Amino acid sequence: MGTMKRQILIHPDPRLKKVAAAVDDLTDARRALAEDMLETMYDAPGIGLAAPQVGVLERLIVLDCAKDEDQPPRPLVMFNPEVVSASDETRVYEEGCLSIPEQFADVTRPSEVTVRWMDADGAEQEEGFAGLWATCVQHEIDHLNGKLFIDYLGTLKRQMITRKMKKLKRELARG
Ligand code: GNR
Ligand code: NI
Repeated sequence: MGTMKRQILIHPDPRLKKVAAAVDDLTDARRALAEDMLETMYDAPGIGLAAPQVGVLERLIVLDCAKDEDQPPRPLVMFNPEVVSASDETRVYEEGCLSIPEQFADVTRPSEVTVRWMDADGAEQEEGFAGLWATCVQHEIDHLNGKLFIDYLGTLKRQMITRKMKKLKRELARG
């Protein structure tokens, strides 16, 4: 059986607000889930995806921010990713989210982070990220803690986006 595209949950959904559980056992099913998530992410297209976005409340993210044609693809699979250090320097980036389609807003985050995770072979990894990689990996880890980029915005902006998403979901449900 090959990889399978998964359906991405749209905000608001209670599953997107939950803290995901740590993965303490690397199974074939979890490796297959990671492959499905990469396919789903590339198909969207997106530069990252967190397991809660496909309805799985486990600490697993995938990302590939080497999106330009001049860079080779670099799919990363991270189980239990943790930010172990972050720069004092911040940067503002206009973020989007596959669970909040077509909505974008500026978010300020540390410009560089060091992340520790377990890869798909069960090996511990640690690496520093900057630029779009740093923004994306923080956005994905936030998903594991039930946090969306709109949670960084003011109440009014957030409510406006949430209202639009409720309307979109109604329309999608009606066909
Ligand atoms: O595809 C995505 N693009 C993006 C752009 C700016 C900041 C963060 C992101 S992540 C997003 C995919 C997604 O929703 N991952 O959770
Ligand atoms: Ni997202």
